[in-house]
Amino acid sequence: MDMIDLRSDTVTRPSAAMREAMSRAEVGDDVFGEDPTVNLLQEQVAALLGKEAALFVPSGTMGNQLCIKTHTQPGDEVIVEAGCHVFNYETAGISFLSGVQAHPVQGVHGVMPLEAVRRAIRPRLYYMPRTALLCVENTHNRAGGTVQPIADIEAVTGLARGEGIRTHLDGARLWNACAATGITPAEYARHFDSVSVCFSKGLGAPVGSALAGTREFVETARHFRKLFGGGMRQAGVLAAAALHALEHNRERLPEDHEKARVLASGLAEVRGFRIDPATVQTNIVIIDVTPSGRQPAAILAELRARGVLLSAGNYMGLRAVTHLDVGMDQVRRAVALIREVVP
Ligand code: TLP
Repeated sequence: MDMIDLRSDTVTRPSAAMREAMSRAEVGDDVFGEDPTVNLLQEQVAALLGKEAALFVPSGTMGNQLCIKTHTQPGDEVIVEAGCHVFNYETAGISFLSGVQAHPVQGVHGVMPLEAVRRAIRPRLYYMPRTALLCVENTHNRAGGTVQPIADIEAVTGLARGEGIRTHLDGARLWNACAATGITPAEYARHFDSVSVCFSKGLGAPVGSALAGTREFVETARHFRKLFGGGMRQAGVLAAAALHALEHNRERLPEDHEKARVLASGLAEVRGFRIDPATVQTNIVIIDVTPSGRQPAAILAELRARGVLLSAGNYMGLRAVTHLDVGMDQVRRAVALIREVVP
């Protein structure tokens, strides 16, 4: 059966043109800093994000974890939004790898209210953890691919800076935020000390992420990348895919956003579902199945039998993500098939 795979934008396969670019890549040993394609990618990413330097890493998780490791000391505290990836889907990595604890703040559509962040900042008392870092996720995955308004980013990072707290942006889908708003990656990144971005989500590369910051920050992160087992050798074949993705697959992201809108409006009439249209801003649709009275896992299994793959979202939720490898016709077909399962 021809499956319509809406589980994630990570499921895309490299196109023929991308594979061609990978096969042509000049390579060297990147642990010695000698892979010209990795070096080119790092320069391009640093320039795109308006940072001094960037580092190619195997995954978005490693990008975030390295930034948190580089910014903090064991015993520190990191303010995160309660639904964010770092807090929920990185296997408690910040505790395990950096020895820090998370201070979750409940956001609205993924956006942390300024006053709540203010309250989460610890007073400087010797018996309290030191608030060392604030993390922001843009777009916010679990909130439904929502874009952080630039005014909120300015306010919250300004507050952190004034308190001597570092700031990190999980920009796994920053490209989607840029496509939705027209704001450049550098304008978003300007507000943060460090940024991580992914090439393996909406941009369609098979592997790869990058982090960026000052040259000194990136040199320390490079040390930890080796420690975490992320030092790669002839990684230029992967960097070539990322370069191809940056060049060819950013301007088409609005198509994915349009597919998500079509999907959300097609499913809005399903009585068993609740979809908040305000959250459908990019390529993710979160579906609350509570009105159906059914368990998400049971719905997922029935959909799979009909050839539609979705993933589990929030509690009582399903998640659909549009991407490069799913066309508008498949999205419309998915709507019809889903409506057969949940009327
Ligand atoms: N997210 C994946 C899953 O892990 C949930 C997905 O399918 O969306 N930050 C954000 C905001 C992410 O959504 C993800 C991946 C990551 C970081 C981690 O990236 P990887 O999977 O490359 O480690």
